Amino acid sequence: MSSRARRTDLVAQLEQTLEAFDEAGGHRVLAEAFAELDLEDALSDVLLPYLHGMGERWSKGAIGVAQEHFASNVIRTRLSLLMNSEARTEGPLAVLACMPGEHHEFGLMAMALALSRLGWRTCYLGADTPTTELDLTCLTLHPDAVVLAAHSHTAFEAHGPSLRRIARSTSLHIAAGGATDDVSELCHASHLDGDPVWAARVLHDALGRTAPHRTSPHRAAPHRDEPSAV
Ligand code: B12
Repeated sequence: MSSRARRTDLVAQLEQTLEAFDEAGGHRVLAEAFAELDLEDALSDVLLPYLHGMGERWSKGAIGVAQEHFASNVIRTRLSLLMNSEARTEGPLAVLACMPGEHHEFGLMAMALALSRLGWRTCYLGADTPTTELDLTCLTLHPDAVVLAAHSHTAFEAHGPSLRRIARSTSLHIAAGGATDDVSELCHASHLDGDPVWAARVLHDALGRTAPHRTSPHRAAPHRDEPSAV
């Protein structure tokens, strides 16, 4: 089987297993994909196409919410395991979070993984992150970059003042469907266009090669009563 046919086959096998509530089967196919292919190819050519197809089937009513939730939970578990195994103790640091109200995190997890592969440390805050907590995390960790994702532009716009404050002390990047050039300007952020694997390369080329060499662990956390303005 050609490499291209094998990728198509893995996408089909994910559909067959995950949408039949076959947890062991779904994990097996995901494990095969990440073992056989480069991490970036497994994400771009298998996982992301599967997610798009799954969303289409769900929006057309071909599968139900239960199947979508089941598949999402298996995928989230597998991505978490990979993030754990790819975690680094040195290199530039990226903080990654979904904006408040945003629960779609696979794009962000994919970017965290791709950044790890490029030599970055990542601090993954996940879905629905309050901007006050993000601010505090940035004060604590002094990351080289912050990457925020949201499917709706209002999720960024509603937090313009907080995001502009964060952008004063770190390199701020926004991504996913809600990120536009106008919103980026409003938030003093850069717009990471394209898929998460591509975006990781763009960020790495812009910042990763020049970031000072740093290792974990970091400074002590600031006291929570400290003002968060920088
Ligand atoms: C899995 C999933 C969920 C899961 C998420 C689980 C999780 N832990 O992440 C759950 C069940 C929580 C969920 C909930 C909902 N979902 Co949903 N979901 C999906 C699904 C199937 C996959 C999403 C995904 O991860 N895709 C992979 C990403 C990478 O692809 P993408 O979203 O197309 O993003 C592209 C770019 O924007 C960019 N990108 C995206 N994220 C990032 C991040 C970074 C850092 C970068 C650089 C780039 C990037 O890369 C992609 C291009 O390759 C999509 C279908 C689809 N087409 O994607 C629907 C979809 C996104 N969901 C949808 C909807 C409507 C919902 C709900 C409102 C449903 C409901 N009624 O409750 C809620 C909203 C939850 C919320 N408040 O955020 C719609 C959105 C429609 C719209 N345009 O607004 C979609 C498109 C389904 C559909 N066809 O209608 N969902």
